[in-house]
Amino acid sequence: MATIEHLSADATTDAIVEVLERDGAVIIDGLMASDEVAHLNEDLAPFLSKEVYGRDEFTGYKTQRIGALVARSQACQDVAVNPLMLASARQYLAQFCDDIQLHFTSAVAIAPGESAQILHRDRGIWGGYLPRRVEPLFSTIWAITPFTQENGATQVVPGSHLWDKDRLPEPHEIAYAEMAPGSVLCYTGTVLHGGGANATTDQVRTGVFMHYALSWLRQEENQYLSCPPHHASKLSPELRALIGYSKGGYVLGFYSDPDDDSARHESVSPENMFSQRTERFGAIEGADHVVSSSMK
Ligand SMILES: O=C(O)CCC(=O)C(=O)O
Ligand SMILES: [Fe+2]
Repeated sequence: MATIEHLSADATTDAIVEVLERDGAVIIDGLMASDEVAHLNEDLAPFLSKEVYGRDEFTGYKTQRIGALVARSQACQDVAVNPLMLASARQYLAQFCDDIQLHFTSAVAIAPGESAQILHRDRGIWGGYLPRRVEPLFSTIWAITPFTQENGATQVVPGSHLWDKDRLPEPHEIAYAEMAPGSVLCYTGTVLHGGGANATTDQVRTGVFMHYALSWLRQEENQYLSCPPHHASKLSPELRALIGYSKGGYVLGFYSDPDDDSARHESVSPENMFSQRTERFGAIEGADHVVSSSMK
C-alpha cells in the first residue's frame, strides 16, 4: 500500500520541498506542542458544538466545517504563521509568485459514519483555467485529534500531482495521512486527495486547515469578509498582510478609502488602513480633528 513520507519537526525547508516536489505530500511529525493542540481544541469547541454539517456528498453529511479561523481563534492565528510552514510554502511556491497569501482556513471534523470524500485536486476551485505548469497551493492540515485510517485520516495519492489528469488511482495507490495530534500534513494543490471514511462509532477526526496560495489568485475563503477590518486591526501586521490586507504586487490589491476626503488614502496599500485607524480613532476626538490631522 502507498505511504506518505514522515519528517521530523526539525526538518529543513529544503527537505520538505524535496518530498513535496517528488510525492505531492509529506507529514511533519510533532511540529506543535500538546498545550497548543489543547488550546486549539478549546478555541474551536464552541463552534464545533453547533453541529452544522455539510450539504452534499463533497462537503459530507457527517462533516463539520468551521471557517473564519483567523478572526475566531488566537490559537489558529499562531498556526497560520507557523514559521516552518510559511517558509516552506514560500520556498515551494517561489517560482510562481512574488509572495503567498493565506487562502483558506477551516476546522474539518469528520464524525462516525461519514463516507470517503471523492478524490480531487484542490486546484479545481479555480475552474480548471490555471495551466498545469503553475502550482497554486501549499496546503496544511494540522491534526488536533488522532488521524487514523479507521477514523477518517485524509486519503492522499502520492505522486498523482505528476499524473495525467485523467488517470485514476488503484486502491493500493491511496495512502492515509495517519498522524498524531500536533503533526501536520503538507500537500500540493495538484495531488489527488480527499477526506477519509470514518468507520468508528465514537471518534471524531478533527483537522485545522491552513492553505496558502499564490498572492495573485483569488482566495477560496474571502478573508476580507471572514476577517473584516475591525477584526483585522487586532492582528499582528504579519498575519494581517498574509490574509490580504497588503499588496500582492506593485499595484495589485491597492485600495482607496471611500470616506477619506484628504486623498492621502488614494490608491495605497491596505496596510495604510491600520496606521490611519490608530491615528483617527486613537488620540483624535471629533470630526474636525479627523479632518485636520488627515491633512497634515
Ligand atoms: O477532511 C479532509 O481530510 C480533506 C478535505 C478536503 O480535501 C476538502 O474538503 O477539500
Ligand atoms: Fe481537498
